Amino acid sequence: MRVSDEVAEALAAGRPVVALESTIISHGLPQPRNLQVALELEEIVREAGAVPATVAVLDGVPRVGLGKDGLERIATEPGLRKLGFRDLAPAAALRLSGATTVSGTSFLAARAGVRVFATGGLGGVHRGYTAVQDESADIDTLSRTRITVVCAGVKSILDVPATLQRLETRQITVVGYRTDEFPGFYLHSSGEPVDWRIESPEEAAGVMRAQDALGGLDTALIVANPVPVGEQLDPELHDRVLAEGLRVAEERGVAGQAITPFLLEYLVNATGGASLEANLAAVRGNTRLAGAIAAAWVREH
Ligand code: PSU
Ligand code: MN
Repeated sequence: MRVSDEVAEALAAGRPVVALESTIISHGLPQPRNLQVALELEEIVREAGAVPATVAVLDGVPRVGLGKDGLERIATEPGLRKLGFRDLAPAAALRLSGATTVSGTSFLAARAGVRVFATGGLGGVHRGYTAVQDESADIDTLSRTRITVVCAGVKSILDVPATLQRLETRQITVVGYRTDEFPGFYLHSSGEPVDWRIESPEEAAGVMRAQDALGGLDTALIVANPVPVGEQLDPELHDRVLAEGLRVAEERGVAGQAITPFLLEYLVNATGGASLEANLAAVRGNTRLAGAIAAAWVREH
C-alpha cells in the first residue's frame, strides 16, 4: 500500500484527514463531470481544514491519497475494475487498476490510519434479495472496520428497511445527523426512523471516542446526513423512474456488480440529470461534514 506524502505527513502530525472513495467517480458518475467532482470533493475537504485521501488501486498498488494524475486515471481510464475488499488481492497480484467501493476504501483507509470517510450512499440489501441474495460487501466490511462513514444513508435503489435491519444485526452503529429519520440518498428522508441522533461534529467525535473506550468489536460508525430538502430529487419522480429502472434491469438480466452503476445511470438519464444533482448535493454535504468531524476528532481524542 502506498500512502501519499501529504496524507502520511498529516497523519504523523495528527492533522485531520478524510478518505474519499473512487467507485463513485469511475462507476457512479458520468464523464466528464466525474473528474470535476473528484477535484471538487478534495477541495471541499481542504476548505474544512483537512487533507483529502482519495483511495484507489493503480497498477496493482493500493493508494491512499491520489495526486491529480491518479484522479484523472480514475475518472477517465476505460475498463477500470470495481474493487471491494475481496478484490484487492487479485488486483494487486495481477497488477490491475481499479476504483475502490465503500468496502475496499474503508479497509485501505483504516489500514492507513484514516478514521473518517465520506461517500454518497452506502451499498446494502438489494430489492429481490430473497431471489438473488445480493447484499453489498459494504456491510460486511463496515461490521469489522473501525471507521466513521459520513453518507446520505444507503442508496435508495436498495431495500432500505432490509438494509437497516442488516446494519442492526451486524452491530454497525448508525446515527442521524440532525435528523430522526434515516436519509434516503437522493431523498431527504427514506421514511424509516433512525435510533440515534447527533447535533454536531463534536458529538460524532464523542461517539467515536466511546467506541474506542468500549473496545470489543471493530465496527464502523455511520453518520447519516440527509441531503437538504431543497436539493433533493422530487420524490414522485424518484419513485416512478426507479420502478422503471428496476423493471428494465430485470428484463436485461443486469445483476451482481453491474446493478448499482446501471440503476444510477438509468436514473440520471431518465430524470434529465436531476438525480445527478441530488447525488452531488448529498456527496458535497457529506464531504463537508466529514471534514468537520475529522477536525473535531483530532482536537478531542
Ligand atoms: N455512493 C454513490 N455512488 C456510488 C457508490 C456510492 O453516491 O456509485 C458506490 C460505492 O462505491 C458503494 C457501491 O460501495 O456503490 C456499492 O456497490 P454494490 O452495491 O455493488 O456493493
Ligand atoms: Mn452486490
